[in-house]
Amino acid sequence: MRKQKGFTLVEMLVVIAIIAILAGAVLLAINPVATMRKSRDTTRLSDLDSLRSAINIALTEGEINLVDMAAPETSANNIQAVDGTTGYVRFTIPGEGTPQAKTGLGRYIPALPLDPTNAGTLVYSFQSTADNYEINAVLEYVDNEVKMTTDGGDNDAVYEVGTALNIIN
Ligand SMILES: [Ca+2]
Ligand SMILES: [Ca+2]
Repeated sequence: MRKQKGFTLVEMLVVIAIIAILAGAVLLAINPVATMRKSRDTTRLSDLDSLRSAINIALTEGEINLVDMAAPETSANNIQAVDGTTGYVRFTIPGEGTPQAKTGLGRYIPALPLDPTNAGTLVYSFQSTADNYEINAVLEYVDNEVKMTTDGGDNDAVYEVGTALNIIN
């Protein structure tokens, strides 16, 4: 019997094949694409919640007045300023320019959040009337589709929050 040193080519190939199959199984189990989508959606849900809370408190405390917007503004312009005029969340500050002026949305949120992708349809949208507002985001993780269809809004393809969900349609 021939005495072997190390592994034969066939043994090496078998080991490599097993490793490849295991790696594929692990990758399938982790599913990096779905994990990334889920992670971005978590950011979106958190961002919209923070933004909605900030706007609601600012409205309650009379720090901002909503304006009647003709069309939605989106985060695609990358302007995060909470000045009411350059960012995608539009408003006026009561008494602006006077010593008694309110300070606006900046008291409640330091900057407007941007969608983690912020391109194409994956942007945050905002539109208001003089009395109500709506914010939209698109969720990409398949398990979150139900959130977009059960949010009470008028568009099943977006996640809608705000005080009137029929402003953006
Ligand atoms: Ca919806
Ligand atoms: Ca809507």
